[in-house]
Amino acid sequence: MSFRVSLPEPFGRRLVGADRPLTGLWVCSGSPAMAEIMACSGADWLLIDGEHSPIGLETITSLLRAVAPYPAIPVVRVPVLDTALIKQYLDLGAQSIMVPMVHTRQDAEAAVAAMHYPPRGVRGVGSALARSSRWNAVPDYLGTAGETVSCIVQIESPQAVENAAEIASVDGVDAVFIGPSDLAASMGVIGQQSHPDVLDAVSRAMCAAKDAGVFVGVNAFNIEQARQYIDAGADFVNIGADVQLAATASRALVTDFRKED
Ligand code: 3PY
Ligand code: MG
Repeated sequence: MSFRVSLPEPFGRRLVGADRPLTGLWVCSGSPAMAEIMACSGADWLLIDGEHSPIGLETITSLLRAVAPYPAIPVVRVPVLDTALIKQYLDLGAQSIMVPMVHTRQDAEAAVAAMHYPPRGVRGVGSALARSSRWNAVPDYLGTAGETVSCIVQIESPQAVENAAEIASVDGVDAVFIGPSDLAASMGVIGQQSHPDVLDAVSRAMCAAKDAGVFVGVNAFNIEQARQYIDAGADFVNIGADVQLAATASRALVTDFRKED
């Protein structure tokens, strides 16, 4: 019998099996070493960010390989809801895809369709040539691919908050991730992620998604805020980024050192 490969579980399955909220860190640098350091932190999941970073297609493969030996699950965020891009990310071996700026049920349906082969979706077929199927070492990849992927959609506009129940109810949406930064910006209070109106919108989106039976995550670089989101029922949070950790720690070190001169 020829050699066979089993794929790791996608993020949605990890959420189903979780007995506590999952803690995440962003990988924005594009550095495989930093990605591996984040994976060695004990974080449950990592957001490899293709939206706000220089991370392109070639880099995604390197980052996925760097974190593959560790338990932290990589979620890869596309820069935009785009069927062709999602196909490419999937073929690179990204199994859990986060889609930003999902404002309507139709957007969520398009995201899910991009994740699946026909007849369920519209994903193009090229896996024999791709890491997704480990170049056909995964038995019956085409028949089982749908079980190996997770779709996480972002709610980050007032329109999306209004439509949160519909978005979360789309079959194939495994989780929603609320983005307070873009939510604040689109609500006219840019930079004020903890503005009461933003917190209220986050709370409404969380309730709507939970009522629809879908897992909910929130981004919060503020630890206290992250704890509050967990107390309010968030199933997963994101609490920091490789670049932000390196920037704050290096600045603090230099400042402290000079004070002691
Ligand atoms: C936002 O806060 O807008 C985000 O997208 C966080 O991931
Ligand atoms: Mg955002």
